[in-house]
Amino acid sequence: MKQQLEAILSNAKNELSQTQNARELDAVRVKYLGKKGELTAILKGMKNVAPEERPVIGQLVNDVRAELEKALEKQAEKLEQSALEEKLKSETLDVTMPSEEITLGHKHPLSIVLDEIKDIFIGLGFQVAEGPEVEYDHYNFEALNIPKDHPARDTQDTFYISDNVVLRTQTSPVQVRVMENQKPPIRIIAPGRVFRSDAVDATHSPLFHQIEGLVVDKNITMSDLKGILELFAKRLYGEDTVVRFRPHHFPFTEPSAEMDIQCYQCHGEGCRLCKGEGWIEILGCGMVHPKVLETCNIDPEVYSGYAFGIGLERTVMGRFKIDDIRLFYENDVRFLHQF
Ligand code: 2NL
Repeated sequence: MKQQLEAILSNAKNELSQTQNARELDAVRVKYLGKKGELTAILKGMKNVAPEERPVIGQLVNDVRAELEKALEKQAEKLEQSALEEKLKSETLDVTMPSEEITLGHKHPLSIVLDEIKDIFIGLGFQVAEGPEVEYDHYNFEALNIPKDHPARDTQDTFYISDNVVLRTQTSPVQVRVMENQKPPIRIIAPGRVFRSDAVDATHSPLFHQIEGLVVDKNITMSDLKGILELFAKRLYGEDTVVRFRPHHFPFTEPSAEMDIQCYQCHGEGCRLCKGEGWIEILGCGMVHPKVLETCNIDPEVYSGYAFGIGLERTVMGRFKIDDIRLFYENDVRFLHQF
């Protein structure tokens, strides 16, 4: 009987050690300890054991049973542990795996060139000023020496919010506000949206962008204007860029001029880009009109200044050979992806 029990224990242990999972483990438990199990059968057969031997055999059966239960428990723990290890292994993240491609947005062509222009002027000591897009008539027109009967004030060109409030038609009102609030020296650029009541076509939009500049100090002359603007043109269009100034008229500057660059495509020969002119108009400029300085409480006998205005859309269209201004505002990714 003792040998039989030892054989059962050793067989059970052997089978246990080969179990791979909870199901196999349970099968071993049933095989030995279940209702019809081998050990259970021996307990049931106790009635055939001589009464004097029963305590010894009973004790032995209980010991074997206890040892088997302990072994089962140990193997269950072992299986649980290795199952957990397996799970962790299969769930580890491989941080060296290439990641999914992230598609990043990028700058709008207007922003690309605006940022270049800003950087050039910031590098020359200018500060960037901003102001409201909805402006008083006073700041948009009156302070800029644009008289009541000037064509620029016509309702055809200007969006009126009320009698004395408009959508700014240029960014000059930003500069007027700076002159009112700040004593010279002043060295600013004012980039931003401007609005004109134009019919939409390939070259006109009711909303477009301007970068204006203003310098006010003692002894500022037309030479300062020409020097800075030629330097600007060379930085933006390349060091070999040739510029020329043509006389012009603006109500807010005197004298006034427009600056052209020699066509960067045909070098003055005449082509489609410069419309056969050999020159491309880049900006308007001039010496700030004494009346404008006076209105802003700056004494024109002590201070002088120059100002300029650059149309952003036109600049970008020339640079990237874009032939329709509407493309800037439609947000068609097939267009935007090209820059
Ligand atoms: C153009 C012309 C220009 C200005 C803008 C300006 C501003 C103040 C005083 C005087 Cl506060 N002038 N701005 C001066 C000359 C020309 O812009 O054709 N822009 C696209």
